[in-house]
Amino acid sequence: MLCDAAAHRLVCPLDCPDTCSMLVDVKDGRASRLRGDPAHPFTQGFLCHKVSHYLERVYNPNRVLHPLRRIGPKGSGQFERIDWDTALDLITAKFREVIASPEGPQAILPYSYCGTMGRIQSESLDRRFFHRIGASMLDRTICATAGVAGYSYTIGGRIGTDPEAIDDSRYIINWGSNTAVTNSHLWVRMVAARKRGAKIVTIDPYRSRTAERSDWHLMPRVGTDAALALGIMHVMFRDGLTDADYLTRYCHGTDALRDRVLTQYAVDVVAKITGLTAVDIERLAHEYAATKPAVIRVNYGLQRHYGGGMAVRTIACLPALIGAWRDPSGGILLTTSGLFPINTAGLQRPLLSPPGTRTINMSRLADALCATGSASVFPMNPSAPDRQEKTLAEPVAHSEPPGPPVRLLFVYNSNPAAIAPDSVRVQQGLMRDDLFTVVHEQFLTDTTDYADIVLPATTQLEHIDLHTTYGHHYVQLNEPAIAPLGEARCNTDVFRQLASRLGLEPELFAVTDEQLAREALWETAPEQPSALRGITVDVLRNEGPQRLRLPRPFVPFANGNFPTPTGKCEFFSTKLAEQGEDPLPWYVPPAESIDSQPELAARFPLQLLSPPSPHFLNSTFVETETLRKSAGEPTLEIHPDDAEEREIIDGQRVRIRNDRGSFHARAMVGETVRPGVVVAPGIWWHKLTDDVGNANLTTSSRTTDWGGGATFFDNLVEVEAVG
Ligand SMILES: Nc1nc2c(c(=O)[nH]1)N[C@H]1C(S)=C(S)[C@@H](COP(=O)(O)OP(=O)(O)OC[C@H]3O[C@@H](n4cnc5c(=O)[nH]c(N)nc54)[C@H](O)[C@@H]3O)O[C@H]1N2
Ligand SMILES: Nc1nc2c(c(=O)[nH]1)N[C@H]1C(S)=C(S)[C@@H](COP(=O)(O)OP(=O)(O)OC[C@H]3O[C@@H](n4cnc5c(=O)[nH]c(N)nc54)[C@H](O)[C@@H]3O)O[C@H]1N2
Ligand SMILES: [Mo]
Repeated sequence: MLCDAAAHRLVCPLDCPDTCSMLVDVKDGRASRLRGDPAHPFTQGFLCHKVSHYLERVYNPNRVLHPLRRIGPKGSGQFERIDWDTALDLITAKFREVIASPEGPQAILPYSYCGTMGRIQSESLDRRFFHRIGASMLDRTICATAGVAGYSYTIGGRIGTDPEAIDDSRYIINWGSNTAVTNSHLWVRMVAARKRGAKIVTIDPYRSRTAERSDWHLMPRVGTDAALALGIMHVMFRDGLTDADYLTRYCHGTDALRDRVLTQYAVDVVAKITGLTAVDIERLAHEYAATKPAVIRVNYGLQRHYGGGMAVRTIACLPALIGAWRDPSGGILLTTSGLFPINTAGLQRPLLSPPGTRTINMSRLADALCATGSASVFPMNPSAPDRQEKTLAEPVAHSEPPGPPVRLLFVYNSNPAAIAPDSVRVQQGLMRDDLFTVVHEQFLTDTTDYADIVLPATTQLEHIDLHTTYGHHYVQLNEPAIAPLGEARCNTDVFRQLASRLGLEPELFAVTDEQLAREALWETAPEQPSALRGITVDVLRNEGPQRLRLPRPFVPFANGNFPTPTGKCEFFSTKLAEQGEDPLPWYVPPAESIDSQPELAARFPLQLLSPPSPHFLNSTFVETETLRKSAGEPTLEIHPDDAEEREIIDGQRVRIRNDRGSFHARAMVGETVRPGVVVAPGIWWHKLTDDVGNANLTTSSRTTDWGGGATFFDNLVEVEAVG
């Protein structure tokens, strides 16, 4: 666009499916006027409220701009400024010491997630470095692995409906998805579809912003979605609503599934489990089966329960039953991430990791840090087909030897003291005197408070990166618009420096970020994969976002071709059968519920959900005053019946507690939640709440049925008024 000829093109780095293209003006080395890039076909020039404040993050006076060394007790956040050489020397000495100790390199644990989603700053040289030194590996399960595992048993891979086709859908179900908040550019398309006659349905125990704006909101009991999906199937088979031709040609295990749902999941049984009326279940099944094209947006909120993998696996069966995959605007969308054939193994070099290296589940950081070295606290779930939402190449199949306690924790792109479950024990672990903690950060977060060394990190305006996404079909390049502020360095630079100090191979580490981006796109290989053909750093630089070279319209499973062992949609899962598990879908109840743990539920009768706040991105932006102000203060939404029973009135301060811990919030009494459910939105920084901290003081480090996922929303609590 001519008027923007002087603007720099950036990519929003945050962990959100939308991955927006952005423009920023730069004058005399300073950035101003950040806005959406209208040239991006999916994000179309509008930025969310949060990210439009990204420059406040970049120029925030509280940014970390120099390396720091701890001078006070752990947890106190007292530091002195040091220079980079001193910081890197101290860290290198510690690496050498731990590697040479009897405990060896596996006493080193990297801890990172998606502070940036860029493929270079998020998961390239860092992985190479930790693989090369033989550190423990991290299973990145905090967000999506349960759903991805469940989805993959049914569909075979992380592929679903093209989000751009949803404008033409006629029946849209947001299933455990707060789309209007967490995927706002898809919501725009849903609203466009509604203008053309589509109906929007939301299935959520909470009246989220999405539920509020939907045509129909169903409020099931928490963690009962698989039962609901099985009930819908019952109605479909019973009433002949299925697509018999699609089932015969492209589905595996139809007879067994029919038999199971007809005998075990009658509507009255399902009504009892889900707390929905039989009338609503029947109506949902009939409307969904009859209105074409029908699409389901299933998201990650729904899989943060013990049975989360099974819930997604079961829901993912529904489109095939009605042949919804025949239409580009039908089907189901969990993620688009499986469509990007990036050279992840080339970037990360998993084979550098010595065979037998243990893997530690990031959702169980509390256990890992509080452990004394027993193997039993690091169970692997060998059944998960994909260990990670964002990439395929994380090494798997390493055995699980008894491992040493973690002695050196290296945190980047993550704020585990705030975001990991069971904060009380995470903090206890971080307090250990015999643990050396390095945190590479943009801000002094809850986690840096426990660091021995803090390193200053660049923001997205200050480094190069290559972006794929989990919410559309475009590849994008982010180029630096300004010089790094202060002494900030990007993630790859830190690992380059450490590798050089440790004397590691220059051919592995003395590579530029641009070279890494070219390697990621297979530019240096004899041939690029067809979906990436012609997409190079130069093309991205000169021409902007590039759509994957996929057939249009995108109808991946119109004629079967599912990437499963049978090539069909697997109601009967070949892999589960091989693993000796029940090969058919069934209802796996939550771990903490009145049905599974009546004694616990008698003491802690309320199910707490702590979904993200519209004003923050996980715990990012809590530091930005404008957004913290718009978020207000921590709140707890509670049903009037539950409030009355506890003599809690609207606006009163309450304590939310269980055996793991407690936190405070202001009660909002209303019918925004089902009775028995309470909702505390937002991952606040513990230290920026008025009281003791955020909801993760109560969450558990138990993991999901498949994929080793976190179970943030499978959490029983009691609530009482304070003061
Ligand atoms: N504004 C904003 N956007 C974000 C984020 C953010 O922090 N802020 N985070 C990003 C990240 S990392 C992720 S993973 C995605 C998450 O995106 P979503 O999955 O859409 O987000 P959540 O709000 O965690 O969960 C969606 C809904 O699931 C509901 N839910 C909880 N338990 C159940 C259940 O048992 N059954 C059903 N049917 N529903 C249930 C919750 O009440 C919630 O309204 O969003 C991304 N986008
Ligand atoms: N109770 C509860 N807990 C949850 C969730 C929930 O819904 N409820 N959601 C979970 C989910 S879905 C997720 S994905 C996780 C998210 O957890 P995290 O991935 O830890 O996400 P953030 O809280 O955004 O923290 C990212 C940090 O990375 C830093 N950062 C950003 N860019 C860079 C960079 O280039 N280099 C370096 N070194 N640092 C950088 C940011 O400053 C920020 O502090 O939280 C999980 N925790
Ligand atoms: Mo996430």
